[in-house]
Amino acid sequence: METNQISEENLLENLSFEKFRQEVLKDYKVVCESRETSLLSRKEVLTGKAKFGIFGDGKEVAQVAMAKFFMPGDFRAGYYRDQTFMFATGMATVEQFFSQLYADPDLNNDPFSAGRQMNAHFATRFVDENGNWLDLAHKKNISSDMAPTAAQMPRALGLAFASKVFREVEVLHQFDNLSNNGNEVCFCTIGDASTSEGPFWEAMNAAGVLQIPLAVFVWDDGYGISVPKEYQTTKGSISKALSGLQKKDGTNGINIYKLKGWDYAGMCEILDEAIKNIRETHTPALFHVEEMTQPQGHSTSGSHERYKSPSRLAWEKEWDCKRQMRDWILANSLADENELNDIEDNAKYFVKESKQKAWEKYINPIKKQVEKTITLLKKVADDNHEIQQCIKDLSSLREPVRRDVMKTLASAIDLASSNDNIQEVKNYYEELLKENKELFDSDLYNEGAKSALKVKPVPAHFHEDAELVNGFEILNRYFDELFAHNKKVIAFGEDLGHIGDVNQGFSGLQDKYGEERIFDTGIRENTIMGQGIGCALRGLRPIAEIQYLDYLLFGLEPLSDDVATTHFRTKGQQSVPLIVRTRGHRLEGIWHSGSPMGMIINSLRGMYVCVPRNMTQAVGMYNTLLESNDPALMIECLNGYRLKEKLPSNLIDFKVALGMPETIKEGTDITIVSYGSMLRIIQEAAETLDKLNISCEIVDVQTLLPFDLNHSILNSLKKTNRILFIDEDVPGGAAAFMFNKVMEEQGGYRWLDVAPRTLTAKDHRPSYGSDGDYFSKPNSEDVIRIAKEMMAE
Ligand SMILES: Cc1ncc(C[n+]2csc(CCOP(=O)(O)OP(=O)(O)O)c2C)c(N)n1
Ligand SMILES: [Mg+2]
Repeated sequence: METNQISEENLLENLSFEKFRQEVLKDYKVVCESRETSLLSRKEVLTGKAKFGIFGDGKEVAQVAMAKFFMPGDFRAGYYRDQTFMFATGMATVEQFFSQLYADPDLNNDPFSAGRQMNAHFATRFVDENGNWLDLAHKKNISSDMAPTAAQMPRALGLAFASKVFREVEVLHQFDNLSNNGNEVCFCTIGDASTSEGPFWEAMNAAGVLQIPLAVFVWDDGYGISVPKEYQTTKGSISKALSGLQKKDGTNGINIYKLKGWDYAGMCEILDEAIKNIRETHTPALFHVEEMTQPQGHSTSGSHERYKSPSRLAWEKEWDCKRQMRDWILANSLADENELNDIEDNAKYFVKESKQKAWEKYINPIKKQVEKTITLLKKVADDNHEIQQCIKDLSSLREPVRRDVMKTLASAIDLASSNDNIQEVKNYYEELLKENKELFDSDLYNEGAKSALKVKPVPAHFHEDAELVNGFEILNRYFDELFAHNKKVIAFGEDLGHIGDVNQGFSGLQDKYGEERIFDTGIRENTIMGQGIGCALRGLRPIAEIQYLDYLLFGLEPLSDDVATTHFRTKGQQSVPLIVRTRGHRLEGIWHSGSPMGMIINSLRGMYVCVPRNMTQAVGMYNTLLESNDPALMIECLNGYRLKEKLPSNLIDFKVALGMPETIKEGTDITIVSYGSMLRIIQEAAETLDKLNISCEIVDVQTLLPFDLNHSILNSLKKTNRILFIDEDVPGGAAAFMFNKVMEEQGGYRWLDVAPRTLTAKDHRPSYGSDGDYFSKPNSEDVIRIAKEMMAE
C-alpha cells in the first residue's frame, strides 16, 4: 500500500517535471526561432530584398517569460523589439514577420499593417469588416505599434485605464465581449532610452495616481542607438529614478521590480506573482529588465562596433540571453547537447522555409503583373526600339516592385500612343492604378457602414415656444440626455468632473451619472488623449477634453501620430472613435484665443475637425460622430457659451451632416466663407454692407475636415463671382486651405470676376485686452473694407 503510494507520487512528480521540461524547451525553441528570424532578416535587408530592419535579438528570453502571463483579454502597447513575445503568444508567425519585412501589401500576408508599417510593428484585429467590436475580452490584443519613441505610453495608460472603467461602471458590466470585470492587464514595452521622453514620465505618474492594471516593461540594453543610458537617465537607472513612485502601505503609486534579461527562471518567478497582483488589485508596475543585449546592434542602419567598447561587446557576447538560457538548461539537466542542437537546427530550417514562403507570396503577384505588362507591350512594340528597351529593362529586374510596372506602362503609353493596340495597355494601367490605390491609399477614415459621412442627417426641431437659453445650457441638457441614452459614453478632462467643466457643459452631471463616468483628470493633455485612445480602442465612446484649444499642442502628438493614423496603419482593423472636445477662437490674450486651425488640419488628416458656430450645431455634430467609428476634434466657440440659442426639442436625435456647409445669409455680390466665432463678426459687417448696397452671402463651412463634400460653395460663387475666405488663423493657415479647396479642387477660378481674397489674423498671437483682440484678429471694419475694395475692383 505504502510503496504503491510513493510510486504514484513519484509518477506525478515525474510527470510534472516532464511538463516543466517540455515547457522550457518549447520556450527555448521560440527563442531560437526568433533569433534565427533576426539573423536572416538582417541578411534580407543587406542583400536588398527588404529596405530596413529592426529586430528583437537580445530580448528573447524576457519575452518568452512575459508571454506566459499574457492572457486572453489582455492588451499590449509596445515597440519594435517584441517579435519573440508575438511568436510566443501565437499572435504572429515567422512567415508573417517576413511578409511585413518585405512590405507585402496583402493583409492576408502581413496581418498587422498590410505592408504599411516598417517591420516589427504589430497589431491584431479589433473590429470586424463592418466596424463592430470583436470579442476582445476573449482574445489576445495588440494595439498597433508606432515608431516614435514613447508614443505607446499614452495609449498604454488608456488601455489599462479602460479596465478600471469596465470594472467600476456598473452599466458597462453587460458588455462582456469587451471586458471581464476589468481583469485585463495592459502590457507596455519601452526601450531604456525612450524613458527619457516626457510622455513616459507623464504616463507613469498618471498610472500611480489612477491605480490601473498597467505593466510597463523597460527593455534595458543600455543604449538608445549610440547614446548610453548615463546620458539618458538620472543615476543611469530608470528604476532608481522612479523610486519615489513606489507604492507603500496606504499610499497609491506603482510597484517596481528589477529583473535580469538573461535570467529565465528568475523572471518567470517574479512575473507570476506580480502580474497576478496587477490583475487583482489594479496596482500598476514597472519591470526594469536590465542586462539585455543587442547582438546585431540597433538596426540594419549602422553598426554598433562604432560606439560600443570592445569590453562592452565582449560582455554582450557572454551575457547574450540565448546563450545563458542554453547554459541554464544544461546545468539543470533539462536537456542534453544533442537535444538542444536539434532544436537549434530545426529553428534554422523552419525560419528559412518561412522566409521563402513569405517571399513567394510577396513576389508572385508582382511577377504576374510584369508578365502581363510584357505581353501587352510586345503587342505595341513593332519595331519601336524604345519599347523593346522597356521590355528588356523590365524583364531583367530580379526583384521588381509595383512601381517598375507602372513606370514601364506609363512610358509605353507615351511611346506608342498611335499604336492600334495601345488601348489595352491603357486599360491595364488604369486597372493597376485602381488596385494600387486600394492597397496603398485606402482606409484613412472608415469607408463602410461606420463612416461618419454615411450618418443620415436629422434636422433640429423647435417647439413653437422654444426656450431661449445660454449656449452652455444647450450642451448641458444634451450631455444629460446623452449619458442616459448611451452607456458607453464617458467624459473627462481638467475641471470637467466636480465643477462640470470651465463653462458648465457638464454642470451637475457627475452627481447624476457618477464619478466613474464623468471625472476630473490631472493637468496632462498628452495622457488625457491617451486615456481617450485606450478607451476608444476598447469599444467605449470617450469624450476627452482639452481645456482650451491653445493647450492642444501638449496633446497633439498622440492625436497626430496615433489617432489619425490608426485606421490607416491597420488597414481598417482598428478604429479609435475618440471625440476630443475643446473650445477656442476668440477670447483674450496669447494663450486663450488661439485658432491654429492650419496646424490642426494639417496634422490631423485621419480625424474629422468640427468647427460649429454655436452649441446647437455642436450637438448635431456630436450625435453624428457618436453614430460612427471616426475620431474627431470638436472646437466649440469659447465666446459662445453665454450667447442665447433656441433649445431644440430633439437634442439626442438631431444630426448635422459632416462636410456640408450652411448658408447662414443669402446675398448676391460677394460670397464670404468662414466658420466658428468669426461668423458673428462677419454677420455684423454684412448688416453694414447691406446698407451700402453690397449684398453678402455668408457660408459657414461647419467642418474643415471633411470640407464641402458636395462643392456647394461653388454654387454660391457662380452667383456672386466674388469670394472672400475669412478666419482667425495666421495668414496661409486654414483660410488658405479653404481657398485651395474652392479654387483648385472645385475649379472656382473659372467663376471669378475679381481676385479671390483671404482675410486672416496677424502672424503673431493676439495681444491681450479688447484692443489687442481688435488689432490682432480680423474685425468687422476689415471685412467691410475688403468687401468694398472687391466691389470697386
Ligand atoms: C520621437 C522619436 N525620436 C527619435 C527616434 C529615432 N529613434 C529610433 S529608436 C531610437 C533609440 C531608442 O532606444 P531605446 O528606447 O533604448 O530602445 P532600443 O532600440 O535600445 O531597444 C531612436 C532615437 C524615434 N523613433 N522617435
Ligand atoms: Mg535601449
